[in-house]
Amino acid sequence: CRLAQGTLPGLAEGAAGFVAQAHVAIVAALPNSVQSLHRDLSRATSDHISLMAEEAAIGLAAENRVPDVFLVVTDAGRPERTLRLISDLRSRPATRKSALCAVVPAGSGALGAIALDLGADDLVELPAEATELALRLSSLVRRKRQGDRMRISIADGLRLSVLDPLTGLHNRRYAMPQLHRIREHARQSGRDYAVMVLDIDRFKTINDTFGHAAGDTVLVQIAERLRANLRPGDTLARIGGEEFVVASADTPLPAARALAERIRHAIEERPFALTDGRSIGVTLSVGLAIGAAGAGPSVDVLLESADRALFKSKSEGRNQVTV
Ligand code: GH3
Ligand code: MG
Ligand code: MG
Ligand code: MG
Repeated sequence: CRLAQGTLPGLAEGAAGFVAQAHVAIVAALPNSVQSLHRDLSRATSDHISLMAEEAAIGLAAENRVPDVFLVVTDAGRPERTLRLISDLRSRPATRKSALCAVVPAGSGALGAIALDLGADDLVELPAEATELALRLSSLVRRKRQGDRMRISIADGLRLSVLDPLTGLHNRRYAMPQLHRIREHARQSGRDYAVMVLDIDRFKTINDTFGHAAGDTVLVQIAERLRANLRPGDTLARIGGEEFVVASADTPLPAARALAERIRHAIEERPFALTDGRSIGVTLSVGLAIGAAGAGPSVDVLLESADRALFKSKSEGRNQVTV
């Protein structure tokens, strides 16, 4: 196939200034047969145009640099092969976010419509003007990038909705389903799990004495020490102003008690530095409950039980662990 000549400078530049060069892959059963398309298109745009065999396109993994746009050229001898390719590229995790443009010979009947139905974003009939094709590609690239930005902002929104802005720890909204998963794991694995509720001792006095900002500084540092004393797989969340929950799968009572003591000690052992150079000693109290393997109590019942244990730690002098 052959394209008319022409150049459209600046296609890759958006209103906001520099935009990274897009990668457009021309995919064909026989890459040699589309070399002139490749050449003409390379002249017509500032995008990077490559030639790719069908097998190479299908073999792309998420780790590879996946093209922004696939220009799938119909295999005239076996058009159904092109349709299969479009459908595969559209459904595979590595390539499903790329834009897809089907290139079909003029007068190929329903082929183009089927290509669109299988997930192609656009359709070009050959012979085509290189400038027109270049314009269509730049519009596909723009839409593809809008999609990428939207996916990122949705992912950011989801991430932020489960994070506590002060400490960066997870919040209750994240912790609750996590606790249910840990309970389900215990039911299947037959191994106990631990749930603990931690509450800072006399935190109101810290605020009253040093100010609310100092209280916040202490909360941030406590969060760091808690994180440093847990395994990556443990759940740690700030579930109230100065209250945290920790949940550990595969943790029977002796290990859970040791973990709770380690945490309690990590807070007690070193004072917390305030921004004005002063420092304060802080302690916390822990209520521990063990979720038995098998059916065991519900997550809510377990949390109530940890809360009762916490109350006992408080009433018996604070800075201690109660089961
Ligand atoms: P106890 O040992 O019985 O737990 O005493 P406490 O003073 O820690 O408990 P209380 O529940 O009476 O007070 C908790 C205080 O925590 C009151 C509240 O102002 C403070 N607080 C809650 N959230 C925050 C926060 O985000 N930042 C700061 N600086 N203080 C907070
Ligand atoms: Mg409290
Ligand atoms: Mg309290
Ligand atoms: Mg408290």
